[in-house]
Amino acid sequence: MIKALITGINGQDGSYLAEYLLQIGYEVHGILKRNSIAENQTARLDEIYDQLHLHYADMTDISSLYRVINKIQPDEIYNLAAQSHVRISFDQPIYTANATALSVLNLIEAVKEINPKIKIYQASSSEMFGNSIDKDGFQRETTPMNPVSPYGCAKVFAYNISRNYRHSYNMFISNGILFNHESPRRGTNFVTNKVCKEAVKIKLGLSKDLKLGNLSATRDWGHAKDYVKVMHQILQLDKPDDFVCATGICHSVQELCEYVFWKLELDWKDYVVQDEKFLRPEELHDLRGDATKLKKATDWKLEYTFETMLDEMINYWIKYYTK
Ligand code: NAP
Ligand code: G4F
Repeated sequence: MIKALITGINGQDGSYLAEYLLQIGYEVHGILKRNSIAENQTARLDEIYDQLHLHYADMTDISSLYRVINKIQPDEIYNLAAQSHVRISFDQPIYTANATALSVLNLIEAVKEINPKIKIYQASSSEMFGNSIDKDGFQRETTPMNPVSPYGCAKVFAYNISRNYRHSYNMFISNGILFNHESPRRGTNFVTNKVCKEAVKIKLGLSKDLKLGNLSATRDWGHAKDYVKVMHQILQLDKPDDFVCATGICHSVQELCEYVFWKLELDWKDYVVQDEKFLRPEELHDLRGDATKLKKATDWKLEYTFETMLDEMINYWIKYYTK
């Protein structure tokens, strides 16, 4: 049985990836960091909890990572753990640098010492590009990286140190540069799930309005279930490399609101209000990825569209509030 270790296993992507790897016959391990309330922490893993091997460790504590990796001796590590919220990274920049940047060095140093042959997937992000866009309107592997948030800066460090260890020590470390991906399991302080949840509450008379920040930013939104398959495919290639993963289609936050409220037979203009609290000190305006390199290297295909993904999220919240 191939053994995988997933950091961030209880997050959105970690939970879908764990399900996928179990389905294809892996032995799946994951780390959990200590939280004061243990019950909610594994909510996204409820259905597969008994099939998993969970260990306490924290990405900021190299001794805990060393202990777990040495004990498990995994074949593959999927490094998904991070402080992943861009707006919050402005409030907690130093924690973000520790949990999202230095943590990656902790992990790959531990792997280098234990067994440098372990394959590592690093969860890199389109946020690394900042406001750089190629002339044709897309971002791709060769687009310059000019991050505009502490989170983006941390991810650039993680991306570069992963490449540096790949080249210096001949380690199999690949970066998936993933554009935004969502699902009903997305944290509700990210814009897609916030809009779906709050619009459903408005429809059901449980809320009166929806406070948002910048409505004109555009994102290339895919479904997390489609994207975790790429993480696995990238580690099955002959050589480590870096790949953009994106749909190539972008929508503005306003278009997102228009669709979700329209689906619920409401007019978004009657309910959406702007609140400065949700603006960022520096905004990343437009993201649209070109996944040509990934599509040439793998047989990756998208099952969800922007609309079917949002339909699933809207239905999740309708069920949640009417059960
Ligand atoms: P998420 O839902 O926020 O999950 C993050 C995970 O990291 C959680 O399981 C969290 O555990 C864990 N974690 C945070 N700090 C930790 C620490 N110090 N030690 C151990 N675990 C820690 O994020 P996601 O959406 O699944 O994203 C997965 C990865 O892909 C992240 O690295 C993210 O930055 C990156 N990424 C995401 C997207 C996207 O659109 N979703 C796009 C590009 C890249 P707790 O919940 O217990 O804190
Ligand atoms: O949903 P968001 O918070 O996602 P963001 O900042 O693009 O980051 C996500 O995607 C990255 C990949 O590009 C990941 F690396 C990262 O970990 C994370 O998963 O915001 C999307 C857009 C932004 O332009 C934001 O300013 O929505 C805008 N927005 C407008 N009102 C809002 C809100 N974002 C949030 N979270 N909350 C609002 O009220």
